[in-house]
Amino acid sequence: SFIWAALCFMFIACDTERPAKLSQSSVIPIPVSITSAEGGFALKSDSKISYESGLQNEAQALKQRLKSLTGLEVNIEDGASENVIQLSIDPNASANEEGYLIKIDKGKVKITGNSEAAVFWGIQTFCQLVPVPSDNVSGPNPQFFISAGEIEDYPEYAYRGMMLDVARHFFSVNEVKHLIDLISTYKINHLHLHLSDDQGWRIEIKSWPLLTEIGGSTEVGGGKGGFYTQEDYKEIVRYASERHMTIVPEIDMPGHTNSALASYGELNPGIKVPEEGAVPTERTQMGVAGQPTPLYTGREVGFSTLDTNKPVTYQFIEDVIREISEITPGPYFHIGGDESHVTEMEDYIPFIEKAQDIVTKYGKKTLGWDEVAHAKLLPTSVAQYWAKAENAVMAIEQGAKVLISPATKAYLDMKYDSTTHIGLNWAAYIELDDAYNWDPTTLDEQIKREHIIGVEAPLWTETVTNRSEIEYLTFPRLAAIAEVAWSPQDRRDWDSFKSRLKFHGQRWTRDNVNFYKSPKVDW
Ligand code: TNX
Repeated sequence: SFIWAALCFMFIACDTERPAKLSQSSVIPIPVSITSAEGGFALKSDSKISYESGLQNEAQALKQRLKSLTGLEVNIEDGASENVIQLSIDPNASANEEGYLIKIDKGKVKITGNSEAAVFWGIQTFCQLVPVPSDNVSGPNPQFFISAGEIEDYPEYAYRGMMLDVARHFFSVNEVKHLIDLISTYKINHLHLHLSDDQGWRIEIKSWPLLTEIGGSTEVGGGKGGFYTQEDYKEIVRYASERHMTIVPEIDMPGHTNSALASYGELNPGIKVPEEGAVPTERTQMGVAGQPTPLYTGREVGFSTLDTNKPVTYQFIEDVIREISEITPGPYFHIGGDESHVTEMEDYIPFIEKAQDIVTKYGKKTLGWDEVAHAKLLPTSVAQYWAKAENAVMAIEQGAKVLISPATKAYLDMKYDSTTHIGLNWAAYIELDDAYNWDPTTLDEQIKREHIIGVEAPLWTETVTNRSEIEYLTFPRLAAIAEVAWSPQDRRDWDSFKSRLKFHGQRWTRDNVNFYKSPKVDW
């Protein structure tokens, strides 16, 4: 029996030493296909990176990421053919513009993509194959072993997004960059910035300077707020584009506009005098027509509106849309349009149509929350389904497309459970498995695959004040949403996801990311 015990022990010991097959790796989102082969590639200090022209940015990104993951200085060397990671573009790599192939064998790793973005996504996958440093890889000549095989991969949806509300609480350029870094490793390629709301106006508009001077001066809870200069915004756009991420700017209108009304009284239609006996509500905030409103630092929604019947309002939104469009290379401008509870429907509809025309005039496509489908939408417009499937269906019936962000599945500001110390719960508690176990094409019979441009996870920030709180609500749920958006439905599996997630938990721990240790995962 002693011999048996010894044999068993040796077997277990050997087994843990043997690196996992490539097909057992922990990549999130799970790739379309992985095949394993014998042997593997040893990444070490004299490994090289080589790249084809056009991929310098990607080669640099890979070098930096490997340095931070492993401590190794892997040099970029043209024409290296052994012990090398080769980056190249080949239009035949995949039928999908963002598709890539990775081939790993003893002397070489080849990452080939259809485009620069595709190679960048291939690099994100490759970096998830590099083992988390542990005792057996430190020492003077550390090696990181990557099992051999092939990965073929491409996204299900072209739009994979996250939204950050910088209006309820303001976040600095560096905080936004940090978030971009974290989410781009999950192949998120759109960051929607909610740049204005009742509590704050967060982007410089040169022709309306009081928007930031007054409207940007506070936030929920009465803190000092802040705003991005146009130079700051351009820097965010540049940083994101290096990571193949498109910035989608949102100016919410005609509701959610108290910060604009507090800055420029001429935009304020005032409030109808409450009916006799009516309980006064937050809406009395709107005060007198033509006069600026007080700044607002509470958490109510739905009490403000632009004056949709005045020409100056249209001059205002045209200036705002023009100035932001000029510094936005991406195709979309988001006009909000949600919860305009104090705008009459007969005013709301023509307002949205005019805003859509102005967005078109400045060369962008209109995105709006699902309520915008009450207006006549252009076929190029996109309705963001957050609350009502019937609105999404109205958009589809007009020939527009939809972006999928159901509040009950994809809202990162919902608490995980009743004990979560930050977040809201008006839509649902969203545990990790709730964020994972759904499919955009089965939410409603009439919303079909061909109507959907993609999936976005919004983070509203009424209760979120700093980087660590952003991280806590975002991770691990964003990894789940990223897999919903990238991976084919038939490759997705909750048990597989939660076991792959352990590796990511180790990475987040190492990188000081304050993620939620969901009890659904055996971390
Ligand atoms: C609803 S979702 C809103 C936001 C709030 C959010 C809080 C949407 C389009 N509007 O104004 O921040 O709920 O979860």
